[in-house]
Amino acid sequence: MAPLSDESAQALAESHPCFSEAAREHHGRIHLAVAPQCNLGCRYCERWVGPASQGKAGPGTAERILSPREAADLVDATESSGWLRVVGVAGPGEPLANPATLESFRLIHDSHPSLLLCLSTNGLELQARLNALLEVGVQSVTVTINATDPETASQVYDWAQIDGTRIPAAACADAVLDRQWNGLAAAVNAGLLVKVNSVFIPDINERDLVEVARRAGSIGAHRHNIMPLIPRGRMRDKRAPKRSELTKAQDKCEKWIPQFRGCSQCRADVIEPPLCVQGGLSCCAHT
Ligand code: CLF
Repeated sequence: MAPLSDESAQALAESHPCFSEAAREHHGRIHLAVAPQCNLGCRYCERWVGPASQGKAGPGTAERILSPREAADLVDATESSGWLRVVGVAGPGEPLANPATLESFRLIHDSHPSLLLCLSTNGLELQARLNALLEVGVQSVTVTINATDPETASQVYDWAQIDGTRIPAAACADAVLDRQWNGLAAAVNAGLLVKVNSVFIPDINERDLVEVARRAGSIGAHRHNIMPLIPRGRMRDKRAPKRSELTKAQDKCEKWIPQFRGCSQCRADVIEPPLCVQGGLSCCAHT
């Protein structure tokens, strides 16, 4: 496949609530928590599967793990609402480290071919799994890339599983970055709608962020989403960036690639109706 034309990318982005803030008005999304295993030790991550009432929230958390069949049934039930546009798998671990991810997408694409299937990944296995993703109908991919410099990467990550072997990040930071950037380029060239997510970790990767944006833009990625660090896991003593620091970074990166500024840093099992439904308002698309 060839990269999306500018017109096709624009049209797809305008219906995806994580690519277009305007799309959140009328298009909702659901995450299927089918992926508990992980292959990358992000120091800011604290995975949690259990009752939401225990105060855990955000990326890497889910109330329970669904089987592919349960996930497909949940989509069937949600789709009847009329507002569902995007079905994503974003954890709570790494989606491509779990065979259930592709199986879930396959089931859903068979029954609801018009839904936009979206994958969030750390990129380690993206290039290797790209054909399989295309076969099950995935159209949109987000790759989390936090660094361009291996020194930075070895501060962000603790370990990575490369070709089945768990390796300390200091010894494989180059390989992690190569896989992420090669996976990103392969996804763009395969005609997917592609976004890069970067966690902004003050004093660690702020200088890398602009280079991430420059490189992602030059590869042809369609959006960049800078997310403020949530201090937890092995970074629980770090601070989140101030709102002004986040805005400044987004403004600098906007020069290279359009910035998505509406991220809600959601759970791996989020169900988010569009704003017009959340607000109890009727809107032209759902009345
Ligand atoms: Fe989910 Fe991610 Fe697809 Fe969106 S989330 S897999 S691209 S459908 Fe969206 Fe959530 Fe932010 Fe992600 S608000 S954390 S950017």
